[in-house]
Amino acid sequence: MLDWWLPENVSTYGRDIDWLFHLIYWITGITALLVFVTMIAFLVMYKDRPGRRARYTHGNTTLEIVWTVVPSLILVVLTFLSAPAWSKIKMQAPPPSDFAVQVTAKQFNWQVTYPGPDGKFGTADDKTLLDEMHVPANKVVHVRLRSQDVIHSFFVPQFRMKQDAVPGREIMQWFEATKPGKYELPCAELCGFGHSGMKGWIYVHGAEDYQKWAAENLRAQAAPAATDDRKAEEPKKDTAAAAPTGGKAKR
Ligand SMILES: [Cu+2]
Repeated sequence: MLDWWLPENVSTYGRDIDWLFHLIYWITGITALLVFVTMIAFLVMYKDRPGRRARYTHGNTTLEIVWTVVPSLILVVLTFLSAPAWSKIKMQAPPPSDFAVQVTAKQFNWQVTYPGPDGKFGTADDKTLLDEMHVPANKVVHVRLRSQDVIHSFFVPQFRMKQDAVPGREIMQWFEATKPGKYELPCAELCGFGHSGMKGWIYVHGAEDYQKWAAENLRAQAAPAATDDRKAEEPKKDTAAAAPTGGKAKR
């Protein structure tokens, strides 16, 4: 019923998040309505009238207990209701997959690294893209999330996926997108001056489309040209090096 409220869900675990989101919206919405209706009614009922004197009260203990216990119970119930989704998405080991990308956040880009033909990260045939990720649809994607400088947050609204990237740690997350398309990947953590411009795109391809893209962009260039790789990486190193030195850039 509140589906118009959220961006389209294209993730296998999106529904697990959405119904909780909607439930919480109903609870807080109804509570807000009750509070405001009561407040307006009381404003009218107890407004100043000729001959009316203020009455002093020390409150009502029963009422205090009720409005403390009821919200506490609601929170406890919400905790239990959200535990399965939290456990499935965040706590358990991700579903097995042979598709992994490494995402390194830095001020103010997403560096997306593919392991190359050898399937291993940290080797010469790795291929790094800036601010774009390409993945096949209907495939579990493991994201190894890192940060090079400060805390960033990997956020894909349509995937219902959000995870902080923390310097010094590699955090494993996962998603499985169900619909080909182009989805925004903003940084959701205020990470510095250029934070609002820190944005990438995730391209979800159909299986064949992805194979085609990978053949053109991952394998073809990675194999014959180690030099190409270096060229692609050089500007990245420069900007990374230039950031901390600031005005002292040599060129
Ligand atoms: Cu950021």
